[in-house]
Amino acid sequence: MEQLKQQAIIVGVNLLNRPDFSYSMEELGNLAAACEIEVVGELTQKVSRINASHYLGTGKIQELSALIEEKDASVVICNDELSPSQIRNLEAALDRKVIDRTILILDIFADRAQTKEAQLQVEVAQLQYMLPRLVGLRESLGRQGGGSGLKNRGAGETKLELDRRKIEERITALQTELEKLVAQRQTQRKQRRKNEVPVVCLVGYTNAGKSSLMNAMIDSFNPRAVKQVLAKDMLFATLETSVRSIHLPDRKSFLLTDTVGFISQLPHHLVKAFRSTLEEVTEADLLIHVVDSSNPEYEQHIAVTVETLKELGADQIPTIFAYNKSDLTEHEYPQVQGDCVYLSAKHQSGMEELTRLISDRIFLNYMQCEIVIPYDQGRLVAYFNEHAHVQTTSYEESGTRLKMECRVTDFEQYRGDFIQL
Ligand SMILES: Nc1nc2c(ncn2[C@@H]2O[C@H](COP(=O)(O)OP(=O)(O)OP(=O)(O)O)[C@@H](O)[C@H]2O)c(=O)[nH]1
Ligand SMILES: [Mg+2]
Repeated sequence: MEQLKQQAIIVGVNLLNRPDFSYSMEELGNLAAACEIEVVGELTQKVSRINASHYLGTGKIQELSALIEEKDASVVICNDELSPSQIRNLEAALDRKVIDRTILILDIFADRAQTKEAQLQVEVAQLQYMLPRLVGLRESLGRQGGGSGLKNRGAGETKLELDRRKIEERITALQTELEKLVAQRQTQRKQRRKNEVPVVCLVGYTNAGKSSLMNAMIDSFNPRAVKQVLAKDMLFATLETSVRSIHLPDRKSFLLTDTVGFISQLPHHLVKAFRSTLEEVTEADLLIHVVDSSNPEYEQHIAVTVETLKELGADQIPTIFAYNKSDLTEHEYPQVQGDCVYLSAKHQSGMEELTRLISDRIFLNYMQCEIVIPYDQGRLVAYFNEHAHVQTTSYEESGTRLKMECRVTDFEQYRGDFIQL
């Protein structure tokens, strides 16, 4: 068992003065911490082009070598996704293990994945990340063996070909298994659709407070009935979607979905692997884009989230912005400004304002009415009890009297069968 924490130097290349560069380095440190790696030093370089062979320029590599010696670091972590040859060349130059941002994120996801589906998705993403890097390895082995041309395949090369095929087979097997799980969940989702319960999805940057907001909503409206979700001050606390039914005082209800958070430079393979989980997002009736408004980089986080939603094909869905953690800012809260609501999940403040915004968006085609349904139309009473929000029921000579809020379409369809008051 490894007792000592690994010690790492984090390294970043600031390409064309990226405005979010220093924050992205801080985030890299947080990602390392989430992997139980201790950051003992940092090195950055401003460039107009990333060094294609070594990621860093020659001078910087010497500087890094000295820093590694001084801090006695065992790992170097780079802030971008490196190419197979960049990793190989850097490792050779530094004589240390070199990893990149993508590997860190994949490791965290692998560590945190709880459900079978999440575990399969992460493994697919990891294998897909590895595949091209195997090819890189083969090239270097080929050179060592001195083999050239197709006829002279070195032993190493053949073995790697085999490994490669094994990995490809494993990916296919995992994907088949995944498809089955996804099909199951789709059936569940279709069932919900049939019940016509609107679906509201919490999305946003990692650590923005999505899970906390979900819990605050549960606490405000259904304190006893529903289980809370995990909320924690760490990156990627949530890796699976969880769905809870929220029942409002006016007897309307909707489904609230908590999802995995986004991050800048989210590895492409991971987005692809998690696409099925995130399908919940693309099928939502409304998104609540949760923003950590106390983070100085929150505008950048909004941009990253919007970009990721676009990649998922969810950018056309109506969206409300929840400026969370307002308790840490100067902004007055709770307060509604257009499509934005300033609130604090931690202090459970702003839940009613948020709910009002949500209701305005998802219960659009409803109307308030009072009707009497003749006793020979008893099935209609049952129908409205299931599909409308019945407020009071009383029994009169001419039939069952309902005061309710129902869909305009339902009202129109059955208006010949009841008496409108
Ligand atoms: N001060 C303050 N802290 C908050 C508020 N909402 C959430 N937090 C804290 O922010 C941290 C992250 O909260 P989570 O709810 O786990 O965030 P998340 O968006 O679900 O994060 P991931 O699942 O990792 O994407 C936790 O430490 C929360 O206690 C708030 O309104 N005010
Ligand atoms: Mg969460």
